[in-house]
Amino acid sequence: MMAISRAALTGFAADLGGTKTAAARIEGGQVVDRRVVTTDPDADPDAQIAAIADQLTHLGYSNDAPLGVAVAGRVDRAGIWHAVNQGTLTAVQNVPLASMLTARLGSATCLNDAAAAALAEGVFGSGSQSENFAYLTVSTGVGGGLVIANRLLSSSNGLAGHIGFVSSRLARGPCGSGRMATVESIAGGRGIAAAAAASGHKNTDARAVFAAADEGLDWADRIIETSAAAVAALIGDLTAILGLDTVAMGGSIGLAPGYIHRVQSVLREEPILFRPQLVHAELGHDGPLIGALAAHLRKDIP
Ligand code: ADP
Ligand code: BMX
Repeated sequence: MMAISRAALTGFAADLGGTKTAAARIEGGQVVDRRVVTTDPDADPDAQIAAIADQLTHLGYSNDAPLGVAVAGRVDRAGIWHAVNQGTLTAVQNVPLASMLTARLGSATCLNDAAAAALAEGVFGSGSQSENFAYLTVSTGVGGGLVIANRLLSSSNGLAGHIGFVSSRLARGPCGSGRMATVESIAGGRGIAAAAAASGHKNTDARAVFAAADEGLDWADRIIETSAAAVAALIGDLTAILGLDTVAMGGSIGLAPGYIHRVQSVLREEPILFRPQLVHAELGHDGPLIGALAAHLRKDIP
């Protein structure tokens, strides 16, 4: 897919998610320095880009060093950025991200965060031996990137791979995408926090729900179990459509201790044909960063 070696990756990258914004200096394919700040979900695009620029400056970035930027939301082929879930990044619609980055930081490549991680995992990580591979992040939302027959599936509007917006029979009610009853609305971090609030635990984020489940609290355990069941059904559905052999899971929820085992145990109820190999993303939280820089250094990938 990408004729580039990991060792050739030297430069900078940023990863703006719904909860945190990370930036990194990368040398020889390894993250050697990193900064992480909390994302302001309501910040306007100038402020979001300023937050990235500020982190990069602290890491020693100088204009025109190689730079890849991964963001939550869809980035279309003209480099325009739009939140798909408008509750996650409330001020991001029709943002000319590519030209804003170039004006402020010099030449840069921007793409969806999960697509960047799928590229990195597909070439350097858990998908490198796979024919049909999906990267799935369970984080603020539920996102994905699909590497089919060695190519990252893409579409001109940037929506391809937005697997969190598939319907779930476990979900109820509206999703910030405008769709009803999506996987993201029940399984992602915001969905988990909403379920906690609905069960009487206001102002409880997903991390706190996991901590409560660890303490043996039933209400929390049920919420996480429902998230894992919705993700397992999504994996079965995607496997039926795409013939997946491997799925890698990332994101702070996807990587949280025990979560993948919950998904695996629900998946075991599926016929074997609909059960791909399910593993943790090998590059962990570095995937979106490494993939974004790789996308920048190799312009020929989709
Ligand atoms: P982003 O969505 O910005 O990429 P993350 O991958 O960190 O960021 O996902 C954020 C979500 O993960 C939030 O809902 C947060 O509460 C949750 N989270 C963070 N750390 C943990 C943890 N250790 N265990 C479970 N959930 C976590
Ligand atoms: C949502 C969507 C995707 C994103 C995914 C994971 C928005 C703002 N986000 O499905 O574009 O890839 O979440 O993002 O529309 P994260 O914020 O959970 O890392």
